[in-house]
Amino acid sequence: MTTISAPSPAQADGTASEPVRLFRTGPVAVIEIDNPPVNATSQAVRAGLLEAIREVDLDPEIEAAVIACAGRTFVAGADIREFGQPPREPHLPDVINAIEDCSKPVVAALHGTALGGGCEIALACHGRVVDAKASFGLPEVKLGLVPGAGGTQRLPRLIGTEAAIDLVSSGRNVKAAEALHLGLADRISTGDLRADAMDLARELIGKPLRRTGGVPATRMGAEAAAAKLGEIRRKARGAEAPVRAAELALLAADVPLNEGMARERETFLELRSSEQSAALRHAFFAEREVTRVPGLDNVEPRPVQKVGVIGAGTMGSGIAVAFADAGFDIKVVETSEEALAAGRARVADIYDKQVASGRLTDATRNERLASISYDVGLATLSDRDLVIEAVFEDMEVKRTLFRDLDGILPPGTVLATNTSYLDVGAIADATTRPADVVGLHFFSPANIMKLLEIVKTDTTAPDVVATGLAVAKRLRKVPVVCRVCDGFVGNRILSRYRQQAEYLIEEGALPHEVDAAMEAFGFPMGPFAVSDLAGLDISWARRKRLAPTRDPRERYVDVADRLCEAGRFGRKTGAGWYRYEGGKRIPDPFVTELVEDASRRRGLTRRPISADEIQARIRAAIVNEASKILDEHIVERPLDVDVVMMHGYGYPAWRGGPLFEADRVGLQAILDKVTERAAQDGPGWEPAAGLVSRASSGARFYS
Ligand code: T1G
Repeated sequence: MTTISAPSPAQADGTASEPVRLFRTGPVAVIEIDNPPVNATSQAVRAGLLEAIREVDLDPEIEAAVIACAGRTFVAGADIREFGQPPREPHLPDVINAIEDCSKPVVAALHGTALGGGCEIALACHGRVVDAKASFGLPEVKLGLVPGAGGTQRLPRLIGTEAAIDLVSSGRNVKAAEALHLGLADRISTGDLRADAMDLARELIGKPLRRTGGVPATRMGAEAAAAKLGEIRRKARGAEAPVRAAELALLAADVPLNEGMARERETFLELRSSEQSAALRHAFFAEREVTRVPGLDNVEPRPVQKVGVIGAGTMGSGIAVAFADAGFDIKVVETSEEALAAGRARVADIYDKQVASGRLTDATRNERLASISYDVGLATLSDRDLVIEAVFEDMEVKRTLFRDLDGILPPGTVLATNTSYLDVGAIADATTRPADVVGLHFFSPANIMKLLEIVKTDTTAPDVVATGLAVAKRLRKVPVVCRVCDGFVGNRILSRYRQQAEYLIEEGALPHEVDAAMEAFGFPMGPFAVSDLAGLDISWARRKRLAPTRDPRERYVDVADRLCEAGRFGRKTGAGWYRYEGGKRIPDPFVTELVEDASRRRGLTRRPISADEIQARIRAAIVNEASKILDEHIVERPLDVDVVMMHGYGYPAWRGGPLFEADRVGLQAILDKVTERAAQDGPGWEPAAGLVSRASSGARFYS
């Protein structure tokens, strides 16, 4: 830690190597943390901070201090990269206790995202001034952890136990206005954050200090607490940390701070070495690593500001909203005024709902709506940098459209298709510029779902793929670059998942039993309930399209076809695999009859099937297909598959994704299950070469 008597640019720069600097600027000193990119509390930061606080405490010239950060954000937490190593002194709880125990007022000046350890530092300060755009959060549960430096003990004392439980168990961020309302922040700075924080520090000089740790926490009634824990456990779907965090926050009312912090630390260290936390930390870094695509490091993307969206149906309108939310200039095109009006209404409906739920202000809605224009006819798209189609999922319709666009759009425009299954290469071949064609596969609802599959053909130009990645970054999407195959990464694996689920019901399980097993596994919804939500008619159309080329030797279950023939397309028709009454899904004897009939026609004697068998067979189907995707170089890295499955298909993040988890479950056990099934399920189910070689050599997907 470096001490600077009066800040001067030359002097400050001279000491940039040290992540903590103490500026003596009169009675109120400034402790500045500067550890890019997010001021994580690495060992050096912790040591520097502790030394600075000791200096403030001891120096008679200093009467108060402000803790502030350089760069884009206040401390965004402990250094996650250090979690795999043995903890080194000073430990963050000790540093934070030193801040709270300081004999002089310490005020936090918060900008950006004060998260985890950063929020805990702020909680221990004697005052908190926050930038109007800043946010707070204790997202440790998203890493399979609990706050480990006093968050679960100080937060209930500052904002009340119930509000604290909500924040530590959800890990959600709190914006400045809500922070002020909760009592998490004392003031919102409207101008010079540091000056405002120094003002508060000056005001606190000589006054009795409000030490958060000394404030008693409110106690929740036993019944209310039990109900709250039950609700958190249900929502966690197998993730352990949220419940543990809530239990610790409840404890704050029963024990003194140091005892509560000791219990918190125990839990933190226990969870830090847990499988779930290892998986969630893997998911955290995989989500960032997936954006770094080998071979594209120095490829400049094409500039994109003006975007055209063709087709204003559910997907098209969601895509338009996603681009509008990211500040692009959008033009939505349809074939008729009626269709256009329907699209405009869908877009308005999305924003109205956000305003109604308080997630968006009227002003922002109007701004977003103003950035979207509407027109009939493709000719109006001639000034666009990127054009993406979301029209009917039919090859000839899409090839004709791209042929027309080819004649209209200027050179350099990127032509994208939102197809979820079709061969992007065949669509590109309808143009004279296949290098400018790429798949941008959004997931419904397109303005919410984070995943974006960027599908490149053999001819897609590298700068077009780079443009897809740059656009994804602006859309705050998680992009995964893949090559063309039927269903790309996610839908290809999903169809194997569904097929295995159908085999299981033909052999003895019922749809609601399979769904219950996969929801217990951690998926938000089981495969049959998801099919009903998406609509059975879409995949029926695809099955009918593929029927002529399907291998007759492959095992095929026709129950879904029977449901569609009966007009049962899922929720939208009130019935599918389930019957829907009052929004509730109800197992339906009609379906049970269809399933039992399918068993009879295949000559199968139905047998009870355990949740373990259901989970093991579906996991094996997913991992085997994922291995084939790697073997065929549809993607190059296991993390590409894991990120697709976690961000697009609800694979539980606390398992780290199918391939991360497969390494832990053991590849031989999975291969044995695949081999056992291949004998019964026929062509298409043979073990992937990559799975066989890894299992036999003891190798793993992640080395
Ligand atoms: N530790 C180490 N590296 C981090 C980091 C962290 N806490 N946060 C971000 N990075 C890296 C990230 O990997 C990326 O690196 C770069 O910073 C930019 O991040 C004791 C135990 C802050 C909202 O969970 O949510 O405190 O890829 O691309 O979109 O109780 O990063 O460029 O090499 O995400 O602007 C709790 C995690 C830790 C916050 C910024 N804190 N970070 O988002 O940029 S546990 C968190 C985020 C803890 C205490 C406990 C986001 C962000 P690279 P980015 P961004």
